Amino acid sequence: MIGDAVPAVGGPNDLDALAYPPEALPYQPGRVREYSVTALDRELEIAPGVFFPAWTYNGTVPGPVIRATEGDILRVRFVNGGVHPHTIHFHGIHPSNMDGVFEIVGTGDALTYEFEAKPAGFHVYHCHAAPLKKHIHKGLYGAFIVDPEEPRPAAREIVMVMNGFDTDGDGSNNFYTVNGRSFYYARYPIRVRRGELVRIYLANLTEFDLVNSFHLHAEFFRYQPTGTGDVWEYTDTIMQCQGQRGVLEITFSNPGRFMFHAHQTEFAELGWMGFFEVEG
Ligand SMILES: [Cu+2]
Repeated sequence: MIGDAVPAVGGPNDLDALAYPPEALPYQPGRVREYSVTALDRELEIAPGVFFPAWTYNGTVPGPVIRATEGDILRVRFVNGGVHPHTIHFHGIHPSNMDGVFEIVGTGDALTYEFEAKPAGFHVYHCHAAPLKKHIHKGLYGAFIVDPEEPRPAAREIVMVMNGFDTDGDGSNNFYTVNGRSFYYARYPIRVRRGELVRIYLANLTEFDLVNSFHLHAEFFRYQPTGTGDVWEYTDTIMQCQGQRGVLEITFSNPGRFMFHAHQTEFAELGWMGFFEVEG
């Protein structure tokens, strides 16, 4: 498992827009944060020569990172450019008619979701049209960061959405990834510096398997479930059920190459494995 020798699709910057979130903005209640999200059916190459007929938000699986600060008004214009009915269901607190469950958006239709972004934390969004298992597994999900009024300390920030792909339609996953491509971060290790604060927004949107996990080699991290509250766990392994998420903070003690992967070894060997390259 030497990074450059591990097969992965694409170039070293292909996933930057998914992995490196837009910057946090300072607290300013009432500010409007606008996003455009379009459901698109796309054939995505998730491993060399392996194509998955995905249903996407904005053409990628996971969809775009949506970020707001607590107290912002989040306005998301959703257009359904796919051939099936879809919605966007955000986790968090909002009115029932903004919940993306009852107002199904048909092909060619549009709906604008608008609500105050709260509570602060790390959330997810996903389609909530039936059958739910299929709409999520096909790829309609993404990361939703709500920054706290009191900003988090400056850090190198990375979003990781754990998922799986059932490429033969038998109801179980054949490939596992973070941010949509198997072994991507093994081929293109994530470069960080020794001593800098690294913050990972980690979410689990894997269908079929109830639990996914994150294990870091040779280092420990702090873990804040859901990115809320004052309770932090100090560990090198955490697990998340479907829809769970949290914030990890790592300060690497040593330079070098460090592996991270699902501690379900099957997931790791089917693509959910990568490296941090720690410089300095
Ligand atoms: Cu859907």
